[in-house]
Amino acid sequence: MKVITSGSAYLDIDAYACCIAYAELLNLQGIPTRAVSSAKPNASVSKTVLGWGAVLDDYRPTSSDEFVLVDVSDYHHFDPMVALDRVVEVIDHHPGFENHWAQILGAAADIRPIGAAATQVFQRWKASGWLSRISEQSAALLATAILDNTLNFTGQMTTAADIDAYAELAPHGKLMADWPEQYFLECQATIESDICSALAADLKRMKPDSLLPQVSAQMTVWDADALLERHRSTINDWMAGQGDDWLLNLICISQRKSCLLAEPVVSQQKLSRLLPVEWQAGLAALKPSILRKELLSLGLNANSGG
Ligand SMILES: [Mn+2]
Repeated sequence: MKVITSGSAYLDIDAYACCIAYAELLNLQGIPTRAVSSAKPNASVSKTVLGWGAVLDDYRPTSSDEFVLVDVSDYHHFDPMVALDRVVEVIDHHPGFENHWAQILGAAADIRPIGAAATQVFQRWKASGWLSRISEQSAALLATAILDNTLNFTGQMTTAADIDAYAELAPHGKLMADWPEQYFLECQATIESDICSALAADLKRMKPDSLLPQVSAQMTVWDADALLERHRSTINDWMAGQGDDWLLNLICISQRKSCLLAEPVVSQQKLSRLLPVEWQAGLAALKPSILRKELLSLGLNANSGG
């Protein structure tokens, strides 16, 4: 039996979709395969997505099973059920372990920079000639994984292959034109149902000599303005509780912008030295959106440039 699985911490929709859709393809091709995980799906596998009814298999790997890893290639983070000496294939889009797996697996390691691992699995379906037989659920899962991992095609890793894959998968999955908005609004509603947990889940503290605010949080949502209207004072209070120099980078997918929220004047001044931003009552908009890791490298470059 082949066992398709992913990472140990949690399954995002990319990992979840890849496990299920790749297992379906191999089974169609007559290769007995199970999609299995010890990890739970995270919030990116929304209620609507779970309602499609595609599920992982209830299967316990045996000592003769072979493993296929999707959306992960760092073996420190593999699902604990994986026996490393029986890994036969790796499909991933995270950097760092390309050479390791190329040496062990040769062409069976497919690790490259692309928006979503789901696009790589789509390409397997396409190349096999079986795409017309893909189930509605698997097509919808792969398509939604591409939306999520590329931030609706606004993320830096997005490629033409991701855009093409979505265009071909969406009709197979019976996804309507407004599905991206529906999906991201549903994820946003989950964030807004417990805004402080969402802030805490992605909070970073900088070194004392950083050119960036000491504490920074980041969240990605469909409609940042609506979220701020509803939750701005809660966010202000919670962030102020983390320190007196802070930033929230709120990435707005629908308007392809970042809303930078920084109430302390010292935080605004730090950011103004790095970016062309205009502050209005603690808020500044930046187009296109910026990721915190890009902000970090701005800070580092300013530092090293003296
Ligand atoms: Mn991914």
